[in-house]
Amino acid sequence: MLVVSEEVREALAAHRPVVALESTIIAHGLPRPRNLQVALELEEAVRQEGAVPATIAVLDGQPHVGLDKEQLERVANENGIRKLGHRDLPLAVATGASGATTVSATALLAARAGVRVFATGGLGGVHREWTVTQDESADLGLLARTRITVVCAGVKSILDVPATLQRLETLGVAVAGYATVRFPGFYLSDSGHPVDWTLQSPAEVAAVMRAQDTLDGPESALIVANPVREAEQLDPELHARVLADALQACEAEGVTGQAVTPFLLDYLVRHTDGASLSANLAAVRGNVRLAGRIAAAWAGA
Ligand code: PSU
Ligand code: MN
Repeated sequence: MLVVSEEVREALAAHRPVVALESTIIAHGLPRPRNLQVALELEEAVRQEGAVPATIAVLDGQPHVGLDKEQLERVANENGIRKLGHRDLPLAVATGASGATTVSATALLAARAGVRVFATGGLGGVHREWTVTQDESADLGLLARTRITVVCAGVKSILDVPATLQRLETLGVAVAGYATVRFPGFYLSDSGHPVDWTLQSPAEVAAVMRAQDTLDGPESALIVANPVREAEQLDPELHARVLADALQACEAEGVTGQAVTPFLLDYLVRHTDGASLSANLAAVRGNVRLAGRIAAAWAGA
């Protein structure tokens, strides 16, 4: 059922490095036409680190691991492309739907294909107002039961970051800062919260991955939280101000469920003159490059 591209299949068989990339950020997290350029650029960044990119999406009911250019174009430009969390996968498969995969669906499909390293922007998590809406991304629960290493710039800053960190602790998901003692804040280099562990090199990350396998505990993920460079972050004051407006607009317009995250990200892009987009892209680029190096360390291990 899983269509693994020839290039990805060959790389995996030869134990060469492969990096999984999600597609929701392309279809629903970035504006057109920039999104397609970014999709291609991220794949190229993985290649520059000597790894093979495996962008993941569902097309006409078939889950794909590794997309060609035409398929990437469909994800970026097709109207009506859905947003698929892991719970949506069987529905999309059975009904022949096409959709972009979130972190949860991407992690699941990557793990099934044997891809161990995955890069994204920011994870989903516990939303502010959780006590009213109970909105917690399915990313967290899935990462608690999937053996994959996710390189991200922390969790999206539109979320309740401390609550999300607490949920990750409760769920037993390992979290380490990469070359930082601070948990990154997606658009911001520092979320304002510390991390308990710091890893300093791709080799050290690969060693943790090996230890996860040797210890043979629950099949949970490793989150490598890699901050955007301070020079490339969104101005923290602008971030705080526009985010407050965005959360208000979200409530006023009655946006709920799957639509909340894309709404907030889009609001930030439009009301920061694109500065949030630049910070988002800088974060994702950094994560993709680091994931390439971690995949190389893992493959060589
Ligand atoms: N990171 C980004 N942009 C995004 C996302 C992550 O830089 O659009 C996506 C991921 O696919 C993540 C999803 O899994 O947002 C979370 O959506 P929700 O909060 O509805 O679970
Ligand atoms: Mn949600």
